[in-house]
Amino acid sequence: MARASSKTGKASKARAKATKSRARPTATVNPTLKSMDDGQVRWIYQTMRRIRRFEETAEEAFKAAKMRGALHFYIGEEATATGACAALEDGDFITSTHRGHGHCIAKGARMDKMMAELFGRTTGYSGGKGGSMHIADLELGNLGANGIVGAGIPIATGAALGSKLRQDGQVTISFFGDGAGPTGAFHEGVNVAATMKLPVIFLCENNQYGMATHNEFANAAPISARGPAYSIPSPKIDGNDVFEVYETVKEAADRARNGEGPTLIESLTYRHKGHTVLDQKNYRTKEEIAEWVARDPIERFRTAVSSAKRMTAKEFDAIDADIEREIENAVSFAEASPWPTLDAIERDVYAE
Ligand SMILES: Cc1ncc(C[n+]2csc(CCOP(=O)(O)OP(=O)(O)O)c2C)c(N)n1
Ligand SMILES: [Mg+2]
Repeated sequence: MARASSKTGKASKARAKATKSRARPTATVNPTLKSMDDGQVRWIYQTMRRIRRFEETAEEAFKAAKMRGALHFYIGEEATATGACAALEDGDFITSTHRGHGHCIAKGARMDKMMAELFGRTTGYSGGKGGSMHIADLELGNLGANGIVGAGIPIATGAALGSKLRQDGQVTISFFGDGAGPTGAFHEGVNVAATMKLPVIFLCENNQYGMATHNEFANAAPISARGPAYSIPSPKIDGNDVFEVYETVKEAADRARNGEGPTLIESLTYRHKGHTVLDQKNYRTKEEIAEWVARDPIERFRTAVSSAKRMTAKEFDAIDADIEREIENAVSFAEASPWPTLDAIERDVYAE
């Protein structure tokens, strides 16, 4: 009996141990994070923070009447541009939108030249005459932000046709919003690319609103339901999960480089701010905004990286401090730069 009870005691201890280890599973590291080297992990954090701090600083400058025009903030959507550009090669192209700061920064744009453009100064990307919605950098493969909804889609298709003809192995991503889903440019661009098997990725940033209109009022069918109509894949992904964006775009880029044609990706995300800097946001509830702020892509990435012990708090803080310096320099550079003069008004308008 005594022996039996001691045996039972051992067994129950073993069971308790097993239950305990089931109750507290060791945190599983995201497999994509595991596959990334330290440089990639740092780059992703740095890029998302750069985008956020660039825009927060631009908002302050706008509210202090230091800059004019329209500003469309990407805050909350940083994982989509960052994960997508992380999956590209250096020679690849992107086309951007009116909400383009994130795409530009993720493709490697200089924040001082971007800030100078927002401040309307000659040292900006478009000589201070374009502003936030007209930033391009051909050397980096950024074919440009675009104030016309959907207009980047046929441009990306054209760039991909060029790559196919040159056989240079380059891939183009067209970023566009859910509000571009109903445009003719979307259907024409995707149809041509699918028919000709062009190396292009159509990346819809579904932040759920086009100005004040919910995406379901504007699009008869979800973007991700449209792939079969063009015989192409159309995955729907969590656009606030930088790892999922990276993996999906990487697969699409491999398909494109292998001559298998385009992919349409619907990346579900949310803008924390209004449509523009002046938007009153009265078409969304406080609860909805709070729910999405709680899914902040930068916080999620930081938590995943910290719990996998890939970066320490000190390392994150050091990156943050570097970015603050970079932003301060960008603002000083912009403020110290000259305004365009009147004789520049017709320059760059017509071919010379
Ligand atoms: C062809 C065209 N129609 C209308 C507008 C006015 N407009 C500017 S932004 C916007 C909403 C775009 O929504 P979406 O594509 O979802 O992008 P988001 O602003 O959500 O990033 C509209 C209708 C425009 N710029 N171009
Ligand atoms: Mg939208």
